[in-house]
Amino acid sequence: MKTIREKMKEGFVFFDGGCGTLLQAAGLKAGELPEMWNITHADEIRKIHYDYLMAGSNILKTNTFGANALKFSDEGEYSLKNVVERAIDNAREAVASAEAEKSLLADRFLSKEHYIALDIGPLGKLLKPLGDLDFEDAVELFCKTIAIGAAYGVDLILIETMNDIYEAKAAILAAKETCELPVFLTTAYDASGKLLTGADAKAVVAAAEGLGVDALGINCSLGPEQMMGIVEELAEYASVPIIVNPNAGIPRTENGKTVYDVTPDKFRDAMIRIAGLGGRILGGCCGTTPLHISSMIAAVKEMTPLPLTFKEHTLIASYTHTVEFSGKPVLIGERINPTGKSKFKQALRDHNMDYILQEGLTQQEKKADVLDVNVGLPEIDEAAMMTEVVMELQGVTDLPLQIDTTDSKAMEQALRRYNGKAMINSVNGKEEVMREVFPLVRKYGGLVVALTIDEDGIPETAEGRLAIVDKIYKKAAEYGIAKKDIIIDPLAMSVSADKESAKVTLDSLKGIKERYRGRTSLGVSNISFGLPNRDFINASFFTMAMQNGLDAAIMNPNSGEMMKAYYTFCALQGYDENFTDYIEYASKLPTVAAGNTAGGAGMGPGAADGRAGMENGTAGGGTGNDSAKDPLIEAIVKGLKERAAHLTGEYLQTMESIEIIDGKLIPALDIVGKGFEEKRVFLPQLLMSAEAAKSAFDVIKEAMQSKGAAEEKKGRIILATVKGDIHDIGKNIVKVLLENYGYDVIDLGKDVPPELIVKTAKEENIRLVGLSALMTTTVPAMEETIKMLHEEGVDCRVLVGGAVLTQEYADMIHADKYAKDAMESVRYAEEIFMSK
Ligand code: B12
Repeated sequence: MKTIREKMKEGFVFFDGGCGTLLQAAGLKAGELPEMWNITHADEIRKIHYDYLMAGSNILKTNTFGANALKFSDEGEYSLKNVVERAIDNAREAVASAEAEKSLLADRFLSKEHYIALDIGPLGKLLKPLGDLDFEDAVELFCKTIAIGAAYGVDLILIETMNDIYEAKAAILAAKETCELPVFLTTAYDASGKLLTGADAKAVVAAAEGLGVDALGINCSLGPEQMMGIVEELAEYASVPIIVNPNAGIPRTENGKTVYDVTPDKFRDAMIRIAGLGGRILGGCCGTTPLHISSMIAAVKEMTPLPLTFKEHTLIASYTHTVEFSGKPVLIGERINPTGKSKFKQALRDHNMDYILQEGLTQQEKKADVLDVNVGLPEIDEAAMMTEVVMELQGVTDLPLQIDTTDSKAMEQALRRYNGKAMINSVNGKEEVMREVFPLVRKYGGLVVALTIDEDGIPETAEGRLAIVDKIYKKAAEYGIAKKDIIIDPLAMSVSADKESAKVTLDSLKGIKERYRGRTSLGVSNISFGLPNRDFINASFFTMAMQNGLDAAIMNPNSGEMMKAYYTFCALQGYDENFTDYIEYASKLPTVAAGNTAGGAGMGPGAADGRAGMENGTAGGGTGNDSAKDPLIEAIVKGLKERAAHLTGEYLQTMESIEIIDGKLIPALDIVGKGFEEKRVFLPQLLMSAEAAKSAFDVIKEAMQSKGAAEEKKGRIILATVKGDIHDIGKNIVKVLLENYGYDVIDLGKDVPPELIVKTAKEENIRLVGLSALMTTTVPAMEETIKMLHEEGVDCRVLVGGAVLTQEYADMIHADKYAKDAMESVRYAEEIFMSK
């Protein structure tokens, strides 16, 4: 029998369809783990597999979606091992019975080759920094399940329904580190074409192909119609076969039951179009049945799939988006680097993370596309520091990063933890370095910068440098690294030491383009070493290099001269549609008087010292709001904890606590919230901003408490954020203010079930309960709590607050009082307790 790798190269391959929905129909109860049925209801599972085989499926997904060590233990009848092995047995037995009947059945429906895919779903916990699961723990959990399945003889590993590319990375690494089996990945996109944590399809392709998946695609969440655009995008960028396993439409609830609207006929018609767009491995997900699958297969197997083609796009990715190296040059910000920067060195020694993060954010504001990260100092642990800086930077910016180190341990650790497909700086023509770096590129993916230097040094001629390029490409190919994932840096050397040096570099750039159609990058500023006003030389050389085919520059985006060269080149070269970028940039600069070309005329902002002042306060992800110009608001928006706390301390010298809360903290979070709603800010950034707001608030809290609360308590109040809601910043502010006014607050925390609130109110004889809810979806839990308090006859008033609430809402859910802010909660408490 052909392997699945061979089979998918030949033509269409068909997955089975939905399983969970069929199990529910067969009696699976809510809350029951479907994987238990591998043992308790093996017949039902075998029947589902069998029906899909009869429908013509080639690949069966084992019933192991949630089979992981978080849900199943090592011991007993329902151990992880037993559940996984029985799942594989069930699939195998179904294949055996179907094949036994092969001769009796019309060949039209029954496929001749069958494969068993070990189905791996998400772990059900978010990874750090969004959740509390460590990346390496996730890898280990996936390894456990995969090791059992691989040892028991599955044909491939299917990682599916992933909505976080980072978790997908953990699963792919686990598969690669456990076995040699083919790895398929499908992710679940929302209607806007993004994963929950923000990645678009192109970013998923970049990261997953970098990690070496054999096929990738999309499943669940959407019906086939809604998947078309995403399939087109996958087909444009992916070189591996594309998997499409849609739901039978978007689920809706009818009389308490989940229903799917896409009939087998409609499903077939849509899948014909999906096959035409480039889908090659086709099946179904929730709500699809053997009828959907058989009807699709009957039609699609008559078609010819689009040919598999190698895609030449050179891509890197962050956890949200890609940067492509083609046409418009890519700017790689060089400021996160201690070389020649005493302040940065000190920041590294002092572990001053805010300083380092701020360097990243400033470069993003100045329009860097990628950030170079170099933290090499002899006196620090580079591997630990590199990993930490990479992780923290990815918390505040969504720009892709370039991991810049000569320490292979630091390189490996950072690549392992990086979320996306990184740029790697660097490899060169030395055998030993290639032997060290290429295996890492092969394993983790990445676009590697290759310097034209080898054991004999840097050749003095362009021809000599091209010979090294040749050697590097050939060696990389031996490791299975494509030319598109290598970006050549032909090295700029100081022109003041050798007047030929600029010319040799420019000729090399040209040669790399003409001879190899290769990608190129340069550390531009080395050219001016030893000369005064270096930016002038740098900028002119930059323009010449772009003219000779430079795809990317490692440069200082704070340099006015360099940015002028860049915007001007892009505008003149036709990379700047309607001159939009040029106009935005140039209109902020002082006008150059006609004929005045001498001296400092036309200098960009701060060009003299190479650093421009802060422009507008667009935050990581571009929140674009003027009020972000306030330093505290800006610090919160950008997620800088230490800076936010420090600035709050300063503001407290001249402002009242409540003014800072209302005038800075809340507006800052509103900016981030709006960005989040408009999908310009993603969850990790939201989280960092929340942390920064909390650290600012901690300073306020301390100041308020030190002013001293009243001696005698005026009354006792319960506060809680309702069930299902984890937002507690607002509630905590209310708490501190009430305490400050002399009330004794019993804080039940967040995500609090109504039962606990009722029980505490009863036991503690409480007269005022304050409830907080920040989401429309949790207002019903607030209503439920109020109802329960009333039903249980608790004699108390209920005060409600939170951003989504309004007076109308509060009336609707029978609250006694709606407070729009924390101060109002104090006024109401005074009303209740002072009128004894
Ligand atoms: C910070 C934040 C987070 C942080 C929360 C950290 C924490 N420990 O609280 C994190 C990152 C964890 C988070 C997670 C999520 N969030 Co959120 N988050 C926000 C954000 C940006 C700010 C909220 C905030 O703290 N504001 C500042 C405080 C001080 O204001 P406040 O709570 O309104 O409180 C004031 C008054 O309302 C009042 N008040 C509040 N409570 C009470 C209670 C009483 C008794 C009284 C008297 C007064 C009172 O007094 C306070 C002071 O004046 C908002 C957007 C926004 N601008 O509101 C989104 C927002 C609330 N989040 C949202 C969403 C969707 C989520 C997630 C579902 C995202 C996801 N996909 O996972 C999760 C929710 C998980 C869950 N189950 O709860 C949505 C909700 C949409 C909706 N309308 O339902 C919002 C509106 C963002 C958006 N525009 O899309 N979030």
